[in-house]
Amino acid sequence: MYNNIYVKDWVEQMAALTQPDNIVWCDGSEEERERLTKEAISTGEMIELNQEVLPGCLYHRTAENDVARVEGRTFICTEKKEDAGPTNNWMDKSAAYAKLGALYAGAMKGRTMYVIPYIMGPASSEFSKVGIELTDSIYVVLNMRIMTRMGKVAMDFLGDSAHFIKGLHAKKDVDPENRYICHFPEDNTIWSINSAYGGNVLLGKKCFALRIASWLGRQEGWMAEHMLILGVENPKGDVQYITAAFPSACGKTNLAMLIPPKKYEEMGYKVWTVGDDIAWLRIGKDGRLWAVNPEAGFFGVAPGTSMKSNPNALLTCQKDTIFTNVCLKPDGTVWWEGMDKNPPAQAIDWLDKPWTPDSGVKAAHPNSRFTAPAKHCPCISDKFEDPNGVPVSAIVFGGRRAKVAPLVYQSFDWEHGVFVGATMASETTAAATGAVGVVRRDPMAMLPFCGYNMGDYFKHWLEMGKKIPNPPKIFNVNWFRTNEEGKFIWPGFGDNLRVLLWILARCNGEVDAVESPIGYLPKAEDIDLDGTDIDLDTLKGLLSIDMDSWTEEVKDQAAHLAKFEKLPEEIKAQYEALKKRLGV
Ligand code: GTP
Ligand code: SPV
Ligand code: MN
Repeated sequence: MYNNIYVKDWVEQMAALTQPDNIVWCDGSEEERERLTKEAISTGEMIELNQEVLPGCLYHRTAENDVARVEGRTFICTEKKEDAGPTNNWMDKSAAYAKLGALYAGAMKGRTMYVIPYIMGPASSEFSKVGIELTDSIYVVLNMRIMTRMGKVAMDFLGDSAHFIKGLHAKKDVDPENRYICHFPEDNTIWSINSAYGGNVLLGKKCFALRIASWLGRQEGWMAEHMLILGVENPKGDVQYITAAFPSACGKTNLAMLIPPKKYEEMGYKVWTVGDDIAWLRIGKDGRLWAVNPEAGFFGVAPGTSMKSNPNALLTCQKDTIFTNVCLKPDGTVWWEGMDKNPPAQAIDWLDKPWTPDSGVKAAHPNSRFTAPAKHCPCISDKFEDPNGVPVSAIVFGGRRAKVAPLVYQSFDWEHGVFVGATMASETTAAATGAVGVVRRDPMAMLPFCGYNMGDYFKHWLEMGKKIPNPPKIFNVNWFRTNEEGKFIWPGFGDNLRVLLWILARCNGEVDAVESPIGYLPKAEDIDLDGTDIDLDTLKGLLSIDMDSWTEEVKDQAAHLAKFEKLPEEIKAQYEALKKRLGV
């Protein structure tokens, strides 16, 4: 169908290996969407939702053992182990090809192979990159259609070039014991087998746009980060942009789409969403750092999304959306925990079992998600398709910390900011398999996504800082401090704008700060609490630094940093300086 000989050759080779009955080249047309949707509905792979209430929406359940990313089975496969570094699982490149090659042999017999050409980034941008995913799952095709610019547009963009990321996915038996998500950054190749869930199989997302792209970015002088991108418009109509790196299920989608508190809305403040998960960052001709969202849709966490917490997300997924592992109501609509206070009296849960509010189990899986087109988002930025992206004023790191981390602080400079990112910690969530709520160090929210040696990654951050004439200021936030009863103290969500406004005021040199051992803290009076139900003393508590916890914190940081054989000297020096400032 397409004439690129490099693509043709590679598809032929992969078909010879996996032996599909048919090969379908996806063009991204509406006719194709209708045809594949019909087929998936007829086989039961997808369920059509109530088309009056949720037009164009589909429902899907994955296997019970296949509901999140599998970090333990995700590998960086290079010639040298050192190139994967201490934080990644590594497999020898040839050994990985042999092992997975055996699993792929004949894996698509009796099935159809879909060839999905896609672009990460706007079709108009010289920075965008093409991937091709081969898959035997219609669910994957329909998701990639939403998450990327897919089909003919991508083949046109590629032209006769040999530069594309080669992704192979086979659902096989969804066998967790033989599930592998392997990355071959030296060969621009991704091989995924025995899963059919999200980040494991939508290969444009974490596999390409973060793991492979972070490797490419290091070579080519740019950065691929697990960051949202948002614009804050002030009453004068000026927009400033912020990127923020929080670990999975720690609030990126929510922050990216926030609705200002009433008072601020009335004053004329607005928040515009450019991206909710991934940012590709480059130095612009003007000497600033510029951010592009390589994705075209949102693969957002469903539970907790409500008209109160994130109306923009809920409004985005009212049409043309795929819901995965949520609860199915008898009227053909969906529900999840935290959507509203009206759980359905009867429904079918994510495991396809009858459910009532008394069932004693969750109706939706905690990592259930919606796949929705970004263009349906009421607050999508008019820069969403801009080939150059947006200039970044501030980079924000953050995570879930019940204690220790204050609501917000600013790093002293870029190098200190890199240290703050490198030592970031957060409680684990349901976005990956494994225990939930355990504090772990997750540098720059990239622990599961950095495609190379994280020591080199820190170095790349430091080097980028030296190359950006006018770098963004770096901050750290924590919306998740809890009180004695375990309740969140900070109201969060829309009220997070109050913190963003302090951050921007700092970037613009409009507000003073208090110098502390860990960085610049706001004066409590400088974060507006009018319209919240928390008082100044509570805020002071949220901004306080507990010496005992920080003494423990630096000990734990030392153990974390000791893992990196390639730890840059600058990070070591930053650590020593922090200890000295704390007097420990
Ligand atoms: P990934 O898509 O996994 O990368 O996650 P994400 O970072 O986009 O997380 P998301 O915004 O979907 O938030 C995940 C969970 O955190 C949801 O259940 C939210 O309700 C909750 N959350 C988000 N923002 C806040 C906040 O400001 N305060 C509190 N308490 N919870 C929040
Ligand atoms: C995350 O886990 O950070 C996600 C969802 O954004 S997934 O695409 O599954 O990686
Ligand atoms: Mn994510």
